[in-house]
Amino acid sequence: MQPDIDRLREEALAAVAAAVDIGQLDHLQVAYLGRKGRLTVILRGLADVPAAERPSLGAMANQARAEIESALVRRRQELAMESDRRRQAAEGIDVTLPGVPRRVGRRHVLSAVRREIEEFFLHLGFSIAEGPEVELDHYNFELLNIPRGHPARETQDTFYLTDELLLRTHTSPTQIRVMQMLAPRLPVRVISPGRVYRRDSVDASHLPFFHQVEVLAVDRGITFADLKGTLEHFARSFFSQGTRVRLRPSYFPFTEPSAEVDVSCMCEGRGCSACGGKGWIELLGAGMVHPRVLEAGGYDPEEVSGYALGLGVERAAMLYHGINDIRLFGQNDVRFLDQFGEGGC
Ligand code: 2U9
Repeated sequence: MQPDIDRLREEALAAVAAAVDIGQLDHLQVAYLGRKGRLTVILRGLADVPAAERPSLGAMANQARAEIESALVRRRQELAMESDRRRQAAEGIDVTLPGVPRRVGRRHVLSAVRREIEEFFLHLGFSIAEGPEVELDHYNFELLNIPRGHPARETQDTFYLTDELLLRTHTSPTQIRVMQMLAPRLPVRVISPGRVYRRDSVDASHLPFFHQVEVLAVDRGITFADLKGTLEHFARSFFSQGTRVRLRPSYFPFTEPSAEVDVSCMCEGRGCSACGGKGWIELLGAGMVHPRVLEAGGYDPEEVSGYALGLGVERAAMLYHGINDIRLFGQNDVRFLDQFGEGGC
């Protein structure tokens, strides 16, 4: 029986090596190893051989089976590769050529910076509120303590659509609307991001529209210390842990007292183009919400107080990334845009 097994193995291996397609291999698999295959029949016949010969013959037959099986697998792979190569040659495909990189989009640098600001305040428990860009004069000015005759209402500064309608000059009217919806419930903790419009002539630091994030907190017992702590926490999180904050007295109609907020410059006053050697950079404006504005929102200024701050997203992005011309944000030049923002390649 041993010569039978040897012969069958040699014959099967030769047939597998000579097979030219997968169909032939399938056929050989059945013919030798299938349920009625020739090797299977031999294995079954082992029952009839003398017990003393059975173990060595059995081992031999199993060895032959294993060799034929692996020869089948190898030949299958060879044939698959050959057919790939033939197809590639026929189709003119050269798999060794470098691929064509796919351009992947990314978040615009202004959106990325806005998101970072938003996320900071979301973590502090603020909610986001958005409002209309076409606003009523009443909401944009009157309720924010900017009465008729105030210089900020000059038509040189504001895009008026009609006597009553205008393109909002800040996102504060959204916050008045939120207060009116919530009052008298407390606390109010809301940020309003969005686009605002001013009739500026275009230069490296002015566009007729830009983006703001305004922040408003109203509750019983809010003090200027809460504002200052929030500003310091924000500046350290947005820039770096060592950033210091400086408040300079200022005036806004909707806050009293009001302050312009500077952050310490990375050059530490040694002199650089960002701060002009002063060591401080103006970042945003802030203050305690004016009693009349609290009233306009439906709250009693004898009972509650609040702080507010407003910051230009373009300005923040320029300081953060060292960009020196605000016009770059709107030109959609990918050589500029590809330098910032997360995602993409
Ligand atoms: C309500 C009450 C008060 C928002 C504030 C500023 C100070 C401020 C400027 C920053 C640069 C505008 O984008 S900018 O040109 N903003 O200085 N904004 S306090 O005060 C509010 C807002 C809403 C109800």
